[in-house]
Amino acid sequence: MKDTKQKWFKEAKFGLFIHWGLYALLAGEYKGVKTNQIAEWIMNYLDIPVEEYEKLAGQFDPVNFDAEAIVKLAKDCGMRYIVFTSKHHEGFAMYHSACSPYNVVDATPCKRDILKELQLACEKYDMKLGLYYSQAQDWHDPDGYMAKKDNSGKNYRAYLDRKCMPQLRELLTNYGEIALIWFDTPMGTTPEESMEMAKLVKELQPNCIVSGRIGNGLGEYMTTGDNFIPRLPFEGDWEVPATLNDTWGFNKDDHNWKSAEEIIQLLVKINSRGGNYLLNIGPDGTGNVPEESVQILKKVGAYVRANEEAIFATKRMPVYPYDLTWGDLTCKEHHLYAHVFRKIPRVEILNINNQVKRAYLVETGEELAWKVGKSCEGDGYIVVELPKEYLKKEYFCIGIELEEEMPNFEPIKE
Ligand code: FHN
Repeated sequence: MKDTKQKWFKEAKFGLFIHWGLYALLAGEYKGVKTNQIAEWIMNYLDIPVEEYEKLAGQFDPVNFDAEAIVKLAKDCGMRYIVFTSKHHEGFAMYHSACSPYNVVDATPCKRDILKELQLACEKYDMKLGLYYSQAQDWHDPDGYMAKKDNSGKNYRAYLDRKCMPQLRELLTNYGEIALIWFDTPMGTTPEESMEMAKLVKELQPNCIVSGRIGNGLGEYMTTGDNFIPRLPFEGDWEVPATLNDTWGFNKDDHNWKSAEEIIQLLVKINSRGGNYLLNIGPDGTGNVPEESVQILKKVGAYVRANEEAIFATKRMPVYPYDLTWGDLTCKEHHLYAHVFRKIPRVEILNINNQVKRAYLVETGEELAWKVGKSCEGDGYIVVELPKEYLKKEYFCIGIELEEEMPNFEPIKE
């Protein structure tokens, strides 16, 4: 079972992923050809030569990038951590790197250390900052791996020594407290090499969490597949990285946005099963966050903040499966929370034998009528009657205080 041993991660439940790099300038299209894949992979899928692609750096001048506004957006959305792409597969460092001039300060007209701006904004708003770092794929370095291409002539060790390890050292030395390093696509990284990276992280910042995709089973928490939610509660620490539309990096033609309602339901489903939801935004080439993303996050944030007690520091449901047609359940010490997404007259929960102390609307504390009983099969149930006017609400959350803990309930430990 994966264990970060860090209370903040276990309690966080909701975080913001930011995919931003030179690919944002292309926005899914190169020389009139549109990619039908995730936009940050455009260099790979459209076979853009390194000498051509790297010219994008000369156009990178993100006048609309506002680190504080992004961190505030995350904060207002109730998110507890941010993970930023310090270097994605394209190989371009979004911070001032001394070991590669292919970075946002030395290779661009803007000369802005984007990561430093984010670090300062996170410190100001008391937000945990984690860094995505593509450890194995580097499409700019001649010895970095490139998925879907021939890697046979590469000297991966030379790339590790020349770029990956020194850059990790820089990131963990020059940007304050880093909450986690979000490794990705280990490809041919050996167990020894993964261990070497993990050791370096811990040597420089012992509290920095090593994410699931460092490879070779070494991460301190499990990262699911992209947008993949386990069907049942999953033990230990884990996280679902997920998109708001169908791309991570900005694509001007991708308008397949999930609604705020869908995102709220996904968040609660993931929390109910014990995971954190790491939800992505992809700023455009000017640094602007797509308006659709902002609007969705604001609406999601209204629910999350009004129902904080039913989301943060909750634990995976100990009793499953539930065949709930109206919503999902989360829980914490002596509490069960019913997140209701359908128009129903009452909330009925079976198989909970615990005695109820009270039931209430979480966002206002309004007391609600309830009763408990036993089904003919002998299982305990709870019924909470909902006032008629609740039928007008889009969604809401009912808190149920219990006399005793649910069977098999395990509280969060350090
Ligand atoms: O290849 C990347 C992709 O571009 C994106 O960064 C996602 C986020 O989880 N990770 C990889 C694919 O799983």
